[in-house]
Amino acid sequence: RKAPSEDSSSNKNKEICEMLMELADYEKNVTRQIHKHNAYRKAAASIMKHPQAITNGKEAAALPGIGKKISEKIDEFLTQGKLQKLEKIRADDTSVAMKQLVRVSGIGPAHAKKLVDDGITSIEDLRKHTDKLNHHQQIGLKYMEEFEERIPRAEMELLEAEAKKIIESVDNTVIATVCGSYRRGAKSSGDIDILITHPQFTTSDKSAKDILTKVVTAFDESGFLTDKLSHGDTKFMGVCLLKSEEGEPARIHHRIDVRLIPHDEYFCGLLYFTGSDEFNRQMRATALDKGYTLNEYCIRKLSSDKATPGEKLPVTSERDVFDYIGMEYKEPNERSL
Ligand code: DCP
Ligand code: MG
Ligand code: MN
Repeated sequence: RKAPSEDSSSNKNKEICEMLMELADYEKNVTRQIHKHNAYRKAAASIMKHPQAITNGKEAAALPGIGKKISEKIDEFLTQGKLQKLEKIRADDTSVAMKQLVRVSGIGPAHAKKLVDDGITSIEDLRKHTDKLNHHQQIGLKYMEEFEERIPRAEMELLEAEAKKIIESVDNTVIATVCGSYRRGAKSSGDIDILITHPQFTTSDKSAKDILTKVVTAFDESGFLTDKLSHGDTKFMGVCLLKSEEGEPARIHHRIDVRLIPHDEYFCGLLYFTGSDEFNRQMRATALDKGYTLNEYCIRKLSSDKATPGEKLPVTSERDVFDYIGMEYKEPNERSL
């Protein structure tokens, strides 16, 4: 069973959702108002789940996650057939240029703005000025169209098998899990998120700390990896490609992230990197409500005034975290909020 937000096929309010997502993108890429971005996204997800066509703002306002301002925009859109705010955004040269430039992996709104101020206003311009880009951004530009393709689940399964085969050949005590939207059962994913851990890599014993480098080297030597974007102690970002069989069309390049997580923090990491980001936000809020603080590393009990976190609590499964905060366990495929 697919989550509504990852299956828009039955959406009766497609135009409203598209309008809200265009506003969401604008707030992320141009104004950098991440709270507004999240509010629009949440509203779009809520409307996507609604089984009937919405006919006015009042009906929208009755749905969860839709406040006064957004319901007014929906009303304007339904009565006027367009939204003044969006018309303005679409006519604004800087917004249009920034929207193009942030398509490149590694270019965020701040850098995009700088480029626009330097007179670079399109992808075409950017290709003539690659000297203004760092290594990550150059690779991002090179594979821009390929990274924008969603990865079908069938391809994700092949990528998972290939990655796990290589990891196993490096060290069969490594535990590896493909997280992100794939673990939530999504029909397609934006990238590959792999978490790895090792019994000898914990918060107190780091003897296996070179395991990330060993895995990356093996990915590289097998030809699975085509480019590196960044490589830190616990986080690797790169580009991978599956070989295509004889007579098959060539496959495309995908973004791959590998994270090394201490063994004793694995399940909090697994929970966090399985997402969705909105599910994580809601779960952290519930935790806080119940007097706990939760992040990608651990869960701690808070003092009664909620000011001071206590010791890290023992966690040996994702379920333990749900239990601490009295939340009903959700399978990964129920976390696509
Ligand atoms: N994550 C988060 N908050 C963020 C970014 C990420 O909680 N701001 C967590 C939840 C995500 C996971 O990390 O599910 C992986 O991040 P991705 O950006 O790869 O998101 P998804 O895998 O969920 O989606 P996609 O299919 O687009 O890759
Ligand atoms: Mg992902
Ligand atoms: Mn990712």
